[in-house]
Amino acid sequence: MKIIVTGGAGFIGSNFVYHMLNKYPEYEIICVDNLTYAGNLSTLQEAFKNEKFSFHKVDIADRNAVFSLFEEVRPDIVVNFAAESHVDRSIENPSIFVDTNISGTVVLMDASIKYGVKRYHQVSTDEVYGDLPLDKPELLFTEETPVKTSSPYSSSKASADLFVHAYNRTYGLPITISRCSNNYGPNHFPEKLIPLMIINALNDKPLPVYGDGQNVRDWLYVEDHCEAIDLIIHDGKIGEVYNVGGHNEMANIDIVKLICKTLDKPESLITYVNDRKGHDRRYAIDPTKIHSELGWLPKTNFENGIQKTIQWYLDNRDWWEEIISGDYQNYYKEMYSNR
Ligand code: NAD
Ligand code: TDX
Repeated sequence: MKIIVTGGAGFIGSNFVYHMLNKYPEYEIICVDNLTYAGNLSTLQEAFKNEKFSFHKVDIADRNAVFSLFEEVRPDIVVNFAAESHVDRSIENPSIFVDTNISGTVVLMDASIKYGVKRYHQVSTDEVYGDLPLDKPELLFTEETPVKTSSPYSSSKASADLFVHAYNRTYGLPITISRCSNNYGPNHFPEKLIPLMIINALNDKPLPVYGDGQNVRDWLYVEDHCEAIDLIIHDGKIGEVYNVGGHNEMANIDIVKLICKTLDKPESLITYVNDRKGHDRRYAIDPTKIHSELGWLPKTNFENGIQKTIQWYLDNRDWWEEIISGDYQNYYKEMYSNR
């Protein structure tokens, strides 16, 4: 089995690469990533020791490069993680989200058709459903919830999903889509809430909480997401969407306070800053379908997962110190000074 994993040098993709290499030693894992600011080869250094792993620096929106790669590799399965993934960056510069998240998906599917790929899996997000109110906790996103996006990021992901459905219906491409809630765990780029707060707290820097801090996200440990995708590509029904989430809703402020407590840092570091434009209030996934059809259940609860994650950042200072010493400084200044 040959599996192309795009975006494998990023957060979830790299965790998926390791998950697959460990679980299926006979599979070939071909990582495709053009190493944007979010891609990091050092994350894959253990994978490079495995002869079943290979890496190709390719932009998924580069049609010629993608077709040459498919000609060479002849993959059985494509799992597309590659994306611009940060909502705040999409608000500043939407057009790259169109190029990678929409055009890149279309190029990958065109190549998948030409080279007879047996399964094209699109890694999507719960953000395509928009948001839910805080005062109706009984409401959850199901696969039937209408797509109604808020940010340029979520709009680009939703557009890609529509193309994926169209490629199934029009050309018969065998597709599946997963829509997962917020992930956390090792290798998470420090622009995102949990790693940003851990790293700032370790450096005794202010912890910038947007708005009133009451926005709710449904957090899932990254390995549980990887297992869900593994199940879907092997046993999921062609043409179907699967929501993935662990019934673990938390307000941002509670997460930040928990990080302070675990690292023994004062809550006085918490600084409320101007809200994100169009900020989604609450996400919450109903994972009944993937549970009943494929038997998936999350294995790591939040208490354990967050402790493992914090420990990972304590044990891997070199990894994140390298990242935050580069371009990240400019990004941070632009995003957070005068906020
Ligand atoms: P990430 O930003 O950490 O990693 C993205 C990776 O894609 C990077 O390695 C980057 O170099 C690569 N990439 C970007 N543009 C590319 C291009 N044009 N060609 C090739 N490679 C390119 O993102 P992540 O958090 O790991 O998210 C992975 C996928 O999962 C995304 O599709 C995202 O929408 C989806 N998702 C993420 C979450 C989450 O909580 N992080 C939740 C649900 C869904
Ligand atoms: O500095 C911050 N302060 C803050 O209060 C940051 C970076 C975030 N936040 C808030 C905004 C959100 O309510 O924390 C929450 C989580 O923010 P992010 O980590 O940026 O994630 P989110 O916007 O929820 O999107 C994530 O989950 C769905 C991923 O980045 C997406 O790729 C995925 O699709």
